[in-house]
Amino acid sequence: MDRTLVVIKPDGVGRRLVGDIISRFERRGFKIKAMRLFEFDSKLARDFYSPHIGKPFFPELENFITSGPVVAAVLEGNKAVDVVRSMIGDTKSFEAASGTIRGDYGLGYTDNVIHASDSTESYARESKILFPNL
Ligand code: 3AN
Repeated sequence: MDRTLVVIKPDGVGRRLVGDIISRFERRGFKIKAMRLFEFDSKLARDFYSPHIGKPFFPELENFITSGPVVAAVLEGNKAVDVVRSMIGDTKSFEAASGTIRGDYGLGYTDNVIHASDSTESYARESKILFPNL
């Protein structure tokens, strides 16, 4: 069975959206294989977002992701990476379609409520960082 990783970002946790967002994935049929609440520090942010280090928006992204608690989960289900990416919507929340998580809950770009792995390779890298014992 396929797996992917999601991170409900500090804006999503701060706005008390965790239950709503997780229940969307459960209703769709995904099984929660692991879940944890924690805060990113700078070292972890740089590891997790290493593909973005050096990009102009990285300092803003690092500031934001370390600004409060997040909830990360590993979800299991058919075609997990692609289905979850379609459920979260476009990176720019203000362009995300209504009915997607970003399209229903926000207008931000850096603060776009949720992260999800964009490929099976990203899932392998990201899950090793956040769930090393899975
Ligand atoms: P996604 O989360 O949709 O996979 P990525 O991986 O391209 O998007 O970017 C990682 C995160 O960096 C995004 N979720 C967003 O918060 C932030 N981000 C990406 N590009 C920009 C940008 N040009 N300006 C501000 N924030 C950005």
